[in-house]
Amino acid sequence: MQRQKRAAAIHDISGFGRCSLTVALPIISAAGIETSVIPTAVLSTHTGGLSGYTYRDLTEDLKPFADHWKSLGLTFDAIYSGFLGSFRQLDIVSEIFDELKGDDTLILVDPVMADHGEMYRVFSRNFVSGMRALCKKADIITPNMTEACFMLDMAYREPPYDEKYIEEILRGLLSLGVKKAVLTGVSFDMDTLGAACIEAETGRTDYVYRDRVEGFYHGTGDVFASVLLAALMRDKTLPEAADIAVGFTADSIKRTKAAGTDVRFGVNFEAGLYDLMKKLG
Ligand code: PXL
Repeated sequence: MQRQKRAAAIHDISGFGRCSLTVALPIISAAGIETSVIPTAVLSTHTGGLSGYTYRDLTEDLKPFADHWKSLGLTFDAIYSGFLGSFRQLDIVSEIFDELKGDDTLILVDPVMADHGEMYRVFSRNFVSGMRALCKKADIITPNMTEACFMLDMAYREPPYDEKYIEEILRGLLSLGVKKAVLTGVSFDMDTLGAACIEAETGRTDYVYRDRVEGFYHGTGDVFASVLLAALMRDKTLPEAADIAVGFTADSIKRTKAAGTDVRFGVNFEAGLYDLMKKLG
């Protein structure tokens, strides 16, 4: 194996419900990548359909975390942000990118804030412009259809979509100032679901799909983005990484559907880690 790579993941910890750091940490670590974390908030569960959760906002801790790491001279091959604990964290995370990145650091921003045409209940609509600004700092972003439409001031539409519409969104995402974008929740017919990628350097677009499984499974965006990052850090190309991430996410959903687990509890990604490692080579 080559020199061990190091990633920093900036997300919340939802104690129960398999999303954000409880997904990113095992997936990226299992790929052989040293994974450090900056927790943005600590919750008893995520906020998607579970009520009564505790919420400890860690806004004041983020910059001291990064300053300490900087004082230790730590360097990162990738910095990956996801669910942020407050509006102010948008600017703070932007500063942390500047503070911790080196010449070759890959910055991945998953603009976690909305799904199925609606903002997550903890975020107001003005979070969108802040997230758009944070995306400018990214090399690669991984919005779902709702997040992409909101950031591009386009009305959210339900699937199925056509290629012209998806290409318009992909080009719009590049105009935010990123090098690469991977759009999730792309569906041209009701039997398949997947992701579309675009790279600014070549203008090339790629599509990857699997069979659609009915139901809204929680945390799948985090599973997808974590696998995508792990695969990119293991030197896969963007379409290869997207294909691995779509396949891994679809398999995790299928497994969970077969087990009949509550969709709010997240997906069984754990059983797929061994095969994922083999795929990453
Ligand atoms: O999976 C996205 C996510 C992450 N973290 C928290 C959430 C959500 C989505 O609802 O509530 C706390």
